[in-house]
Amino acid sequence: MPQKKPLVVVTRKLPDPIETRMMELFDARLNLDDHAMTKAELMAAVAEADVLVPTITDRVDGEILAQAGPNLGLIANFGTGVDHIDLAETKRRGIAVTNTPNVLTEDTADMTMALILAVPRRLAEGERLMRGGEWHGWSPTFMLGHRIWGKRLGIIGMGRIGQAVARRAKAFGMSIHYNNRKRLHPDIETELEATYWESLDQMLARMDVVTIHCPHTPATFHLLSARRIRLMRPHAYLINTSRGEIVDENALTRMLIKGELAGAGLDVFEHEPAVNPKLLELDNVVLLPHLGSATLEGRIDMGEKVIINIKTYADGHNPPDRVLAGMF
Ligand code: 8YV
Repeated sequence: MPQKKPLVVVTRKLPDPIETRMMELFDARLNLDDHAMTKAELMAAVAEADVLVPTITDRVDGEILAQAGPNLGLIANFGTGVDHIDLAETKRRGIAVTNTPNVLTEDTADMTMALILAVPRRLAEGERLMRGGEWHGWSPTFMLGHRIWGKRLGIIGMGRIGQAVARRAKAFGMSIHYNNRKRLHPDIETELEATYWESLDQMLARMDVVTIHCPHTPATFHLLSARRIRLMRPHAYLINTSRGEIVDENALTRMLIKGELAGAGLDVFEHEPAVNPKLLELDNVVLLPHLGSATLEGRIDMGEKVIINIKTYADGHNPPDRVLAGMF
């Protein structure tokens, strides 16, 4: 007798090949018009589903999980960060959670490097000027930015993405510095020529560019508080492709306005999709709409991971990308 297919509710539109495969393997409920699900829709989904496939746009909190039906055994997140899921509550209810690590490392590191180049070299500002018809010809002192080669890059969070950024930045002639919960293996430090800073405060005070690659947890909320951003040198740049909540966005904005920081490259925001409107007025800031992992290849790889996690779970095995409470 063939086993009954698991009822899988997918909260957002995924690439076609992923949806097609999901339809073949599972009793998949897709979100074809890609609207962000309401609280009521999420509650109805967890009440009925065997597996929920959420994304960062779904807040799977205690209130939602309180509506979970007896069949909900897996939340197979489409994405690596799981800060939108209440992991203590899923653990208490015996619901497994998986994510999609590794497959978005290189894309996110590319986007970070793009911002590290774009902000000091005034890429977006130059492009806006061209489109505004305001370029009246070359001059030796026109739109000067700052050199990347030879500058110090401070990486906060030296996991997979942090290390992938380090590799790229090293090739651009930057010296690599990092702060991490754990010091890297000496072989990796040697390969990256990376200097470990036990004190984040001390590292911040000495860098030319700082980039954030740690997960958002209660411990890293506003890790870059007003006090810490103030430690950075006025000529320094801040790059964030991790989570907006790690930076006190209002404090950062105030400092950028006052010229106490040279600029920022932000792909993530504290209250996405809302952005502090004052940031929009600043020329020394490059803003992106959470594009870090937004490649078709990456999204397909993420979908593949989701499918493998669900299939393994449905077959009665431990899914490979299990997230454990306290892991982040
Ligand atoms: C994803 C991300 O696009 O995977 C992550 O943690 O931040 C993004 O790059 C998004 O989370 C998908 O849910």
